[in-house]
Amino acid sequence: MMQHELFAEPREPLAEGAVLLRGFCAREVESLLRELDSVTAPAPFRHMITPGGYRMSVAMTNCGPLGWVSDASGYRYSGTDPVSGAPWPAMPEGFVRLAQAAAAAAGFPAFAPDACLVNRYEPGAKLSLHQDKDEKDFRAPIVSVSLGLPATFLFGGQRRKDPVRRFRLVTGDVVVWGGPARLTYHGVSPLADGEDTLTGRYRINLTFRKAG
Ligand code: MD6
Ligand code: FE
Repeated sequence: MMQHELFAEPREPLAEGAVLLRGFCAREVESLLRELDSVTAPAPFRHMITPGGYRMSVAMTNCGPLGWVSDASGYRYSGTDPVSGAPWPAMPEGFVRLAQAAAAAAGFPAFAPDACLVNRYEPGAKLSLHQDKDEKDFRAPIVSVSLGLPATFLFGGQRRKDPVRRFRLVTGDVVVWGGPARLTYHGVSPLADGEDTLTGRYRINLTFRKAG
């Protein structure tokens, strides 16, 4: 069998401005998860409520100066955790280093994220097709890191009705998108059950943004 049938290319372009870096942080997964504990101790995962009144199946928390929050009044970025009233925990050093290295590898040097949204999926949890458009400046890319159980990432187009492609994301994969792909519709299919040696029955996703 030819090599290309056994091993996926580590750098897979998804669209202009969007690239999947397979295994980019595969050797750091354990240390990233350890650093994540310093975030979830003061700011535990919680299920936010959508503006329409639904409880999100994905549990979320944040670190860094700004955090993404949703409640009955809408989606927005906030400097404080609405549960504790305190500022979000600092972004761990390993998170910042990884986000900058991945952005640079994708052609976006000098990425300075001020927000890291942490998503936790359990089997059955999903994220419906959406655009990330709550950030002030769409010139900065988004860096998305997958840890734990594998997921099917949905990648559409610039309009909700555009056709959607599916990509399998496994632990250690990083997706970077910006430029002309920055407002692409995307989502995550319901998580399949499984067992990861480090996260158990969860998938964790870190998304780094320049929000403010
Ligand atoms: C996830 N990711 O992978 C959800 N958004 O769990 C996102 O919603 C996302 O991966 C913007 C850019 C990259 C992403
Ligand atoms: Fe998103």
